[in-house]
Amino acid sequence: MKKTLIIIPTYNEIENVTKLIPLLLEMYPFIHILIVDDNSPDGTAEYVFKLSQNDERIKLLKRARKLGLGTAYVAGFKYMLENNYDLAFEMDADFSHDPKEIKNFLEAAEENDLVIGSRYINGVNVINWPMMRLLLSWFANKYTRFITGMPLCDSTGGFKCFRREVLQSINLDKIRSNGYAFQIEMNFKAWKKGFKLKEIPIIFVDRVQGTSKMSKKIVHEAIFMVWKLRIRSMLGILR
Ligand SMILES: Nc1nc2c(ncn2[C@@H]2O[C@H](COP(=O)(O)OP(=O)(O)OP(=O)(O)O)[C@@H](O)[C@H]2O)c(=O)[nH]1
Ligand SMILES: [Mg+2]
Repeated sequence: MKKTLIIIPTYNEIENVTKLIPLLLEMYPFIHILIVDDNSPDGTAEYVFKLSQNDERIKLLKRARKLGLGTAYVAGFKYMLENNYDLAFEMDADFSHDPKEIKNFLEAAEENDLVIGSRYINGVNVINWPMMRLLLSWFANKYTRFITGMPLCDSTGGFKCFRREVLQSINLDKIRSNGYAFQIEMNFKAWKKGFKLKEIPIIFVDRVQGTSKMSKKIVHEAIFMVWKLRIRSMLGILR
């Protein structure tokens, strides 16, 4: 059995983590969960801390303030490496990512280094997003594929499973991006290093509880990041 860590960054997700953590552990008793919380005012970290006192499968990394999704994952990846896990998942707390699909990732991870949940591999599998947001995400993915040449239908999604070797080989201190760009950057670096990437279809459901943290800044960051990655890679200075 592979030692597996599900990394879930949180900012004000109390309504969601109270349901998600017990559900995950019931469905997959062998996994560990790491919550990376940025001092959420709603008490997410306090709740997780209490749970972690009684269940060694639950881990908490609490940071001083809201520092962004990308750096939360980098902290989670470092924890994963230090604690000798074989696999690390990226997963959102807000039930946009269906826990039922984890078993498909685990299966695909037997043969692949990075398994990516894809919303656009079999048509469009997004539920309840406003049309504008869907269009933005869909075009962002076409654009990314066109500029970087990376053979992915969905390079901005955040439901993924990394084999330890992938995270070990990427210089995590050089990851600077935070939003969608973070997802693109990790995929691109893994792909350029020759790891086997595999997209599997997922159904993405918009959050029902809690508030969105999506912003224009996140979109702008991604627009420039794809060029940066392409140019660095062409110059041979991608690290
Ligand atoms: N630790 C930490 N977690 C974050 C931060 N920003 C977002 N998150 C978490 O990352 C996950 C994904 O963020 P979301 O806000 O759901 O992003 P999204 O799915 O693009 O947009 P919405 O679902 O509309 O909000 C959620 O579990 C958030 O709580 C952050 O700055 N720090
Ligand atoms: Mg979300």
